[in-house]
Amino acid sequence: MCPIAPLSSFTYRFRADVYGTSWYHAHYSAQYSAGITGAIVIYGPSHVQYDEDLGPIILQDWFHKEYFTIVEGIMSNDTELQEQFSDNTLINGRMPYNCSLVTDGTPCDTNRTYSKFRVTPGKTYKLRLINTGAAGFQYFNIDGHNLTVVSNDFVAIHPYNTTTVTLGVGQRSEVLFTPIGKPTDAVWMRTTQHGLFCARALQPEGKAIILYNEAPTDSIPVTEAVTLPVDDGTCGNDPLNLTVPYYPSTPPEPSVTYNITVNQVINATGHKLFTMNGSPFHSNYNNPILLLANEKNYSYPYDPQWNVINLGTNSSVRINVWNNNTSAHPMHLHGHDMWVLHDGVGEWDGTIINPENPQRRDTQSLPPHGHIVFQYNLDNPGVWLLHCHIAWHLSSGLSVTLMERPEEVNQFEIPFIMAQTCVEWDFYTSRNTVDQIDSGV
Ligand SMILES: [Cu+2]
Repeated sequence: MCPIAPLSSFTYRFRADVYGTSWYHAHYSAQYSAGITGAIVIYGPSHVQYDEDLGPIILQDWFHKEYFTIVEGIMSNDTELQEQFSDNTLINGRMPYNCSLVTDGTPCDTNRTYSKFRVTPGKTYKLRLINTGAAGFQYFNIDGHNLTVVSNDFVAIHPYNTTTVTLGVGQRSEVLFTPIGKPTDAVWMRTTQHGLFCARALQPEGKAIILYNEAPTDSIPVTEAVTLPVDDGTCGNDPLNLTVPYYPSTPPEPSVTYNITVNQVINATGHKLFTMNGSPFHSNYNNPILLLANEKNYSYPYDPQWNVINLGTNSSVRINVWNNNTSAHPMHLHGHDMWVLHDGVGEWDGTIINPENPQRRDTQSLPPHGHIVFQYNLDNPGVWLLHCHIAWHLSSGLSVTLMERPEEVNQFEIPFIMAQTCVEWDFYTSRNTVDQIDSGV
């Protein structure tokens, strides 16, 4: 579809054919980082027992600058502005700001409060963790408590215990936790933007309060933080041999394998761009590739920066992504869960972790100077992005377009309201100039 033009509206209708914890967000430039985002929970059967669902717990970095100003910095050729630091770290939209950090006289209210959760000892709670941030990896934990991870993205897994859950932007994990203290206790829930290559944060720790059933409402915890994992520089997700899907699925021999290299380049004008296989992605708001494919137009000689890889009618595609760059990238695939066959620093050694039943999810951390190898079956014809979910990296071009079974895409009966978004957008852009300074997505 085209962007929803100012002063017009669009109603999304979709069939919920998976269940679990997710989120929605705008995909227009880095707009979602300014707040056009929210949690989605699709209820379904549970493979684990718990007493209560505490609901979504949204973890995010937060920037005080307007998003477009940040994108202007990221897309500038000023090396200082190309590095943008978040100002705060939020849990469900809250975290008191350290007012001593204000240097320009902006009013700062020291009277802000934390998100709070009420629990009863001995009961088991489900927490639906979602990293909806712009850039920072989040390391989530609860002082003095273990967490049991039961799903990653939309995929139920065999439960395993940990003290800290790592979430790159776009990732979700459902975890169980059982309060083990006294009824009057209050403990900190924390999420930390942690790791040299995983975040740039001025206030890296976000906190929320867990009140036990008899704790006064105004209790402030005095509990000690769980020790965070040592920063090994990878911003990696938990080892793939720990994250085993509960409902097994074995990938077939792939019918094709693609190698994709992620690079960061500084072009002739000093602008920093990310490339995938040599080209930074750049979208055309007025010409959505899906609608063009629907019109049997699937070669784009004049728009090489749409970075289209036509996967044709392959049955199962394996993609080996090599990161020739010092940043980690939470890589997100639209339209599929991917089998994550292998990840790590250095090049792929050709082995597969749990080949009978590899981890599946839709977002996986790609380590600095490392790889992820994933595979999926082409069972969902369409046009799907594979992109880094760090908003600033995506602005700088870190995306490709994976076209799946185009001959079927042109048979789709796409609802009229999709093309209507383009009629409205074309009308809007015929009278207004859209300042597209980034990839557009
Ligand atoms: Cu990235």
